[in-house]
Formats: sequence, structure tokens, C-alpha cells
Amino acid sequence: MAAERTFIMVKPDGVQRGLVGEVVSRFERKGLKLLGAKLMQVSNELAESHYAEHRERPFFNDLVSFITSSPVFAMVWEGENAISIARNMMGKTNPADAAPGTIRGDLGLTIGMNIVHGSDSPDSAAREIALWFNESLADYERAVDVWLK
Ligand code: DAT
Ligand code: MG
Repeated sequence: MAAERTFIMVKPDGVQRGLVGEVVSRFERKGLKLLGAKLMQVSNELAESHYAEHRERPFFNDLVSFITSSPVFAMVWEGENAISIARNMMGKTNPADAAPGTIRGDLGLTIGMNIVHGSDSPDSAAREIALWFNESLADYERAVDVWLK
């Protein structure tokens, strides 16, 4: 099976609450490989483009305001089934419904501030990686990869 890449972001609430290391650590321990990471302030233009699929939803303006309110930590992770694995590790969108053991289930309280974003399909991963990382991603081997097949 081919390795997948996924776009993951610690949202402003996660950065403000000091949860960047916790989120990074969970993906590292899972065995996913980090290909890119940056702390950045999001522009309105980038936020609106990222969340374009939600443009008509009643919460769209709040979502854009929230994601641009303070820096985010944007990342690309790679591994077998990385997209669905990361979504499972994040838990359901509403932390009230997210299972214990997931990021949102363990650390989140409300749907408006649910700590983390992760691509939901191969198409959205490709779109989001291109949108957030126009610089080249790291290309490297890990000795441990032979134990993560
Ligand atoms: P996810 O982040 O799990 O992919 P989504 O793509 O449906 O969820 O929505 C994007 C974000 O929008 C979500 O993380 C939080 C916010 N959101 C979704 N549904 C909402 C709602 N009903 N009320 C307020 N915010 C909502
Ligand atoms: Mg989504």
C-alpha cells in the first residue's frame, strides 16, 4: 500500500492552551512521519479558501474569525492510511461526541473550539497540502520505517 499524506492543524485554541506538543506527540507515537510544520498567522483569504466547503453554513463567519484570531500550527504527516488514521485519532467533530482516547475526546469541550483540523479525504488532503505548504516538504528516510509497514 502506498503511504498517504494528510494536512493537520492545531487550531488557535490548541496553540493558546499549550497543546501543540501533545498533538504532535500523539502523531509521532502513532508512527506517522512529519514532513512539514510551521506556526503561522492565518489570513482571511487563506481561512476562507481552506473552509470554502462550509461557505454557506451559518457558522462560517465564526469559523473564519476563530481560525484567524491567533496563530495555528500547520503540519503535513505521512504514513499508511494517514488520512483516516489521523481522523480517528482526532475524534468526532463535536468534542461532546468524541470518544475518550481521541484528541477532541480527551482535550476538547465545544464544537467551536475543537483543537485540531485534519483532512477528510485524499482529495481534500491534496488540496489542503497545496494550499498551506507551497514550500517543499521534507524528503527523508527513517530507520524505524521498516518497523511500521
Ligand atoms: P471537521 O473539523 O471534523 O472536519 P467539519 O469539516 O464538518 O468538521 O467542520 C469544520 C469545522 O467547523 C469544525 O471543526 C468546527 C466547525 N463546525 C462544524 N459544524 C459546526 C456547527 N454545527 N456549529 C459550529 N461550528 C461548527
Ligand atoms: Mg472538515
